[in-house]
Amino acid sequence: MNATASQANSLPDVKIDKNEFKAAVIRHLHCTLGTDENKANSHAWWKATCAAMQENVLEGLRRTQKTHYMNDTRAVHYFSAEFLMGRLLSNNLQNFGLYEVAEAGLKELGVEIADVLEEEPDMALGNGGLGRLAACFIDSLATMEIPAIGYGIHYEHGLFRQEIRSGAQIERPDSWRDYGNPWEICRPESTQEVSLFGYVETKYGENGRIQKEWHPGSIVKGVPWDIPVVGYGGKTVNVLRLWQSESSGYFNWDVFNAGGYVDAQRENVQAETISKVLYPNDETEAGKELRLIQQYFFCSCSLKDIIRRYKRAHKDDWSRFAEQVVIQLNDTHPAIAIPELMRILVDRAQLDWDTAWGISTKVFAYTNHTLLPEALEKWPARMLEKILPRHLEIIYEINHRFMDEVDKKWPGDNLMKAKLSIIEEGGEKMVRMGHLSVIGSFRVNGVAELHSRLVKQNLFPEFDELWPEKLTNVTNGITPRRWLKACNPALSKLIDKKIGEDWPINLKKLEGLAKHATNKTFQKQFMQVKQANKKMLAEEILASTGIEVSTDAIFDVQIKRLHEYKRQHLNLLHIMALYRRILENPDYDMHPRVFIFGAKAAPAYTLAKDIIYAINMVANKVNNDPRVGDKLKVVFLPNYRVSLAEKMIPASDVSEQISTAGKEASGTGNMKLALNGAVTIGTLDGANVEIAEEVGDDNIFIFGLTVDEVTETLKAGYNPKDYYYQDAEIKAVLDWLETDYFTPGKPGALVSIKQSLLDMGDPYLVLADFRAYSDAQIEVDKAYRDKERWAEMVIINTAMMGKFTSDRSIQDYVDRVWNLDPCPVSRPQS
Ligand code: HBZ
Repeated sequence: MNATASQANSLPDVKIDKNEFKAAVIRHLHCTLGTDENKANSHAWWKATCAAMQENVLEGLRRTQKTHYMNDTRAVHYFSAEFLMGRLLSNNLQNFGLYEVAEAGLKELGVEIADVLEEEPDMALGNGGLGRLAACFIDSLATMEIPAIGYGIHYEHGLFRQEIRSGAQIERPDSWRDYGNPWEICRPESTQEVSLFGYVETKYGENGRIQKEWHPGSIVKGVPWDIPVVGYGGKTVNVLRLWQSESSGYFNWDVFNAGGYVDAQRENVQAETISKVLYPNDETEAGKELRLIQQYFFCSCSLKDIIRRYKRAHKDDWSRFAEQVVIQLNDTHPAIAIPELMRILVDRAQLDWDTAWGISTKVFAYTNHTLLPEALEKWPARMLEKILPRHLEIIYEINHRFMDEVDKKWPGDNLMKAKLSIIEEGGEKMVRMGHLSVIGSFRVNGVAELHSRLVKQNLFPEFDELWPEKLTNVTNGITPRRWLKACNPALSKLIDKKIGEDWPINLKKLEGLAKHATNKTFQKQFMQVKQANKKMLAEEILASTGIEVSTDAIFDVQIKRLHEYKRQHLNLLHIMALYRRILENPDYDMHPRVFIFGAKAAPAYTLAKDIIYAINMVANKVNNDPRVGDKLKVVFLPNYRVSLAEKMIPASDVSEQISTAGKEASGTGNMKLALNGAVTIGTLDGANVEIAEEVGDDNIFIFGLTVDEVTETLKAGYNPKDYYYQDAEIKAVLDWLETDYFTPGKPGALVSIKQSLLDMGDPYLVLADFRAYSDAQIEVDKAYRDKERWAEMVIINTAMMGKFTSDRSIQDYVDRVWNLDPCPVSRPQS
């Protein structure tokens, strides 16, 4: 049961030498791309290199699938509307242990591997943390040789590309597949059909049993695209299966026959719309019909795919289904899978309700990623009735039976029933997907200790009372293969030399660095790597923004989606305060600092976009003010994405994790930055709490209100104006936003931020935490100036991040939720 990555794997063993690799690349240049060494541009070299790699990948995939099939293994199915994969070439090379071989081989062909890697578009099929977590998890699953499959949507357009024009965000479509994707394989033979709309007929079967028949109004096809997921060591290659929607010829036929060629085309367009675009929202629910259809579309395809595979071995014997299949729901986005499985078991397989429910509730487990009320999914019952009429009936039935259970526990307590019901009454009837997920799952987890405690105490306390074993915690993690070994090669090599090379699969080994944290030579080596990484980022900053920054300055980084609760505006107000201090006192004593931001705002989130605009306008002024010089620079790097994160994280000195306590479920950027030797300034929120436990209070800058203090402050009637009138600096900075100082000729262009803080009640307590934040930043400044103390902190941060490998998260899921074994795939003897 205990599958540690280190047990399941040894280090990658190279089975291809440089010459074989070169030959494969050339062969693909000639035979796959129809070009040659002399004509090929970087893009062609990239494609040929991918194609050469794909030979190994597909061989590994074939062997893995055969092994899993022969062993008829229990497998986990990770259902997620988002997978934020980023680039794959460098990852696949690393995981096969072929990176150096490729680098040397390409060099001999006159090509720099860095240029080749830059050609790859990011696979940005996700918004942020939730989608990237899914990508880290499937990396760990493959590395730990656990039979697993990721299921999601093959979006034609991933998250929008962000451009900054005159300081403001503009969204451009992301076309990651325009020139083909060398990794994916289309599997038309595994196409599924999905029904939508229509009505339900009630019939009486021969045995007098009521039978329900759904007569759909529309049928679409789901065509699977498989992306191989290579584990570290190159042994297990699992699959990410993404569904693309197409019109079903069958449905168009009638329209077509009636002479409706144009109507038939419209049908096509409608069907293809389903997997067209990723919704660019995080932490808000738009409640759009198309989104519900997307969710149902991929869940239905995936369940049918699982059942097809199960039946190959077990025919119609459903008794072993829950032994073979576990499905992890990544938030409530795939929760509609619960009534869909019930529909298949009851209406199609003709199982009685109790048997079906017994199976279903042993199959599903649900991960909650947020407590924010605006992110909790609810669908109008009316909308469900229109799109999925049979599913709504099933949800009512689930609820009806659940209400009986509630009545047994709390007899006659109607308030309790209203609270726990899947159906929210009052205004328009709404279906609460969170409740459905808790009721339909055998386990529910939060994503960090603090978050899971709040899920129990505040979000689902009554469910916790009813089923005390159901709610649990699995703290998030990140894959050290991508987030240290691949993105920070210089640091990786230094670590290899110090503690050996197996830390990528046994991250706790990094603790071995701690005893060298005060060693002057090691400190010097470590900080030289950081300096070199900063130099590379400085070049990137210059190239993409024209801003020149000094690598002697502190690189202070806040990278994450833009949201009020993440408080980029707290960071901005502090920058403005520093600017003011410098203007008032040219000798203001501070170490030079570059504040660097990366953030996308949901296109309809006006205030978030206003904050991006404000950051850019303040940056413009500060960076061009000769009175400031090098002391203070502000950089907003456009189009934050996985591949940009890979460049920023190794170059960061300070990691900004400053959400309002209780709002950030976990965070994972906090882990990536600390792993790469950035020191955190943060609140006691999400996984920051656990990071602080690991590195110790001396190696992190914690500030601000705690969760309990936030609650008390709000209960006591928080008035942000108290802080405005009592703290002259806060007042000056907020008033500054109202002038046209940063937006010449456009007074008031930044006023919405001030309004949100003063007139709208400052819901995320920015002003309440401002002074504590500013004081903590003074401590950061002091610590950085003591070079030895800083180097020690940095090394301790890297050394103590072992807990946050996603391998540990996956092991926790195996132990607390999934209960399954790894299945080693052996390599052929060469
Ligand atoms: O999930 C994030 C949490 O905010 C973060 O704290 C946590 O570390 C991470 C992984 O557990 N949540 C999201 O990223 N959420 C979304 O991206 C999202 C996307 C679509 C939605 C709602 C939320 O409709």
